[in-house]
Amino acid sequence: MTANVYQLTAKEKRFIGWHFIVAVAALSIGSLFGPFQAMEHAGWDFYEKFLNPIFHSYYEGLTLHGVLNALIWTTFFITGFMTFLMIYGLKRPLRYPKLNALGFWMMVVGLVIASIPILLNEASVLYTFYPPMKAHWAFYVGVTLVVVGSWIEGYGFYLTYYKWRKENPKTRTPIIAFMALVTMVMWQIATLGAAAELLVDLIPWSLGLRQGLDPQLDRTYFWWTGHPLVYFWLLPAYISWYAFLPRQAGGKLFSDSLARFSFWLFLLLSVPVGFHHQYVDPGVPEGWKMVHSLLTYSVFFPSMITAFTVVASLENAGRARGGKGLLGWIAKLPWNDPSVLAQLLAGILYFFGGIGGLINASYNINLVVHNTSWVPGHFHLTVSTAVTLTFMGILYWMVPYLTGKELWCKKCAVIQVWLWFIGMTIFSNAMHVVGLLGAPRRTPLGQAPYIPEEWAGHLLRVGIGGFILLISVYLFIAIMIGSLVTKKKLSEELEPPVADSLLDPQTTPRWLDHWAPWLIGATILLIIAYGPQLIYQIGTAQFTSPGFRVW
Ligand code: HAS
Ligand code: CU
Repeated sequence: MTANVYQLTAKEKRFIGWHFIVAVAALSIGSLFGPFQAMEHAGWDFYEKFLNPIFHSYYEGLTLHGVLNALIWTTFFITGFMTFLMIYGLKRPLRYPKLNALGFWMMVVGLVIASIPILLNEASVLYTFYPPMKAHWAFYVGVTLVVVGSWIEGYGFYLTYYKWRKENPKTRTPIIAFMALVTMVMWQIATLGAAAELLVDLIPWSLGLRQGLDPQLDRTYFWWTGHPLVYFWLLPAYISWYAFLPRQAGGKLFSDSLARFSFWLFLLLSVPVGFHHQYVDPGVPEGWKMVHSLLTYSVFFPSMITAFTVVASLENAGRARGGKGLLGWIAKLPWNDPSVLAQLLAGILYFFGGIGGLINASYNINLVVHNTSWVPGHFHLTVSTAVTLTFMGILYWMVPYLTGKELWCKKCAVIQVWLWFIGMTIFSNAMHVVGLLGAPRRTPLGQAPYIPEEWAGHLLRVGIGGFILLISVYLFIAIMIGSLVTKKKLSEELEPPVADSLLDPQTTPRWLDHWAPWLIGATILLIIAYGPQLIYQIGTAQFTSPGFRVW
């Protein structure tokens, strides 16, 4: 790796940096609401006092939290990170940088257009925007522009890759570019569902061009996108765990082949599982729920491969650092490096998030946890820890790399990561438990007059966890700002920590570098999993539901 390093130009670095600036700005606003909601659950009415005078309702806050954190922080971070992975991986500039710039600016314009109605309380429909709740049209148009902008950035990546492939017909695609490409292709297949929902139904409906909608059909379109959306968030974190973390920890990637194989499985299996979010939907026949449930168990498999391969790579690193015995290598990992620490702790909490996912996926157990606070408990371990904490960890080396300046207050970064881990452990465990006791999700529990006694202690823990997370997230933002404005220059330019693999990637089997079979497989699976149901649901749809404003 070291021999053939590509130096990104200042312009390229700035372009990537702008993605991160928008991402962190979104996180800084979106993160105001989550902890305040958590504290609201504990009965501390700061939400009412501080936020509601400015923002209009709990649901406006919940929408801002979900949209800015789950959709915007992630999408901007990911497209910025992918831009880096493509350029640095293929060791060449983007083929059409203006095309990528167009995609980026379209996402920014979309973000602004969607934010206005949310801030005016005209789109308090949460990040899932389920009809028949009806938002202002600008919200749907803005979301559409963000998605289309990300597609355009993707086209820029494909064209760059195409050129590289022509010039390097026999070389295995460098792993970081390969993984970015698979993630982007998966995303483009995944977002076809939301595209149909937004373009055919929601936008014309919100503009008054269509009278009514069929909510069942739109839920099906939504979850076509909604489940793989979570893997669009997750896979960039996996890229870091596979391709950067081993080197950061002082070792090598255990298996290039397994890493690639797991990504192909995600391309195959991420999309045809959406009905596991619709087990209680009356309009989806049980047999199809079972098909999606079985496929959900299959998509568990590439994450198990990842757990094995990443831990094996970490063991390789720990032993290279002198670790002995069965577990002695763990202590030898560089726990004081905030970037490594963030990823290790993200991985540890993700074990529990993953196990919870298995529980969600079981049709009969899902009936116990669905729509309870168990579900936000689950996704704060996954998207808000496995993904978000890893992204924070990536920024801890990436920002100094992009700016040429030192990370401001490395010690603060270590504290920030531990606070996240501790706050999230308390918060998420309490949310899981109180969910099992029946507490509903998406509900300002602090205002309910009927809280059962046995919930109280857990709701208190929800509040305490939320408070710790509030400190952690703003400490992170302070570190980001501090690192931008600091005057302390690095003595030498940083080299991105891309890991070598134990075996030369050229020995990775050729079939793991061929697109056609996997794309064909993904299409066939998708047609089987969604084709008959969509034909049936569109055929029997009743486009009669008016829009509701329930906030
Ligand atoms: Fe999920 C609901 C099933 C993973 C996000 N999920 C949600 C929602 C979100 C979400 C946001 O089947 C709520 C949506 C809404 O608003 O209604 N989920 C799963 C399954 C998995 C899973 C089977 N979810 C995720 C990920 C997410 C995410 C990832 C975000 C990024 N989920 C469900 C289901 C529902 C659901 C149902 C619907 C619930 C309902 O009723 O509404 C699996 O993909 C999980 C596989 C994971 C593993 C863990 C592998 C462990 C690894 C760690 C390696 C360790 C390291 C550290 C690196 C098998 C890879 C080592 C450290 C050392 C010190 C050595
Ligand atoms: Cu899902």
